[in-house]
Amino acid sequence: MKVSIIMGSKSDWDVMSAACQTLEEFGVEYEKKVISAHRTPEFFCEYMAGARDRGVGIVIAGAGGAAHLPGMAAAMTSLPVIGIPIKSAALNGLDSLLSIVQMPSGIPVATMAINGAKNAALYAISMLALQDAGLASKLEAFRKSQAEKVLQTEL
Ligand code: RP5
Repeated sequence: MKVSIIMGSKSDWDVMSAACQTLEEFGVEYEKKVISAHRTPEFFCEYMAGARDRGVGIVIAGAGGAAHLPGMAAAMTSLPVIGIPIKSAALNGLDSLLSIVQMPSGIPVATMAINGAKNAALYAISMLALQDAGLASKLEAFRKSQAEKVLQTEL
C-alpha cells in the first residue's frame, strides 16, 4: 500500500516536501503530484478515481487559499484523506485551515495544523502501522528517540 501526496501548486512543495522526506525515512512508498481541482479538474477526477487501483491506501493533500483540494479528493475516493492547510500570503493560512477542517458531514478530511506536512506523514504511517508490525516498531523507535532528545535537553 502506498501513500499519494498531492498538492494544488508547485508553490506548495516547500511545505509538502517534509511529508515525502518523513515517508522516505520510514521506508514508506509514495507517489507525488501537483494536481489542481480547479485548474485541472478533469485530470484531477481521473487521478483520484484511479488511486485505489494504483495501490494507494492513504491520500495526503496540501492546499492553500480556498483549499478545496483535500475535500474534493475525499469526495472522489473513499480512501482516507489527510489535509494540510498551506500558509497563504493573504490570510496566513487561516483561510486554508477553515476550508479544509470545516468539511460538511458525510465526507471527512483529517486536518493537520497549518503547514503540518511532517505530522501528516506520521499520521499516515500510524495508520499503515496498524497492519504492519515492522512499521509499528519503527514508529515506536522514532517516538522513543524523540522523547530522549527532549529529556537530554539542557538550557
Ligand atoms: C492553491 O492555491 C495551491 O494549493 C496554493 O497553495 C495556492 C496558490 O497557488 P499558486 O498561485 O502559487 O499556484 O491552489
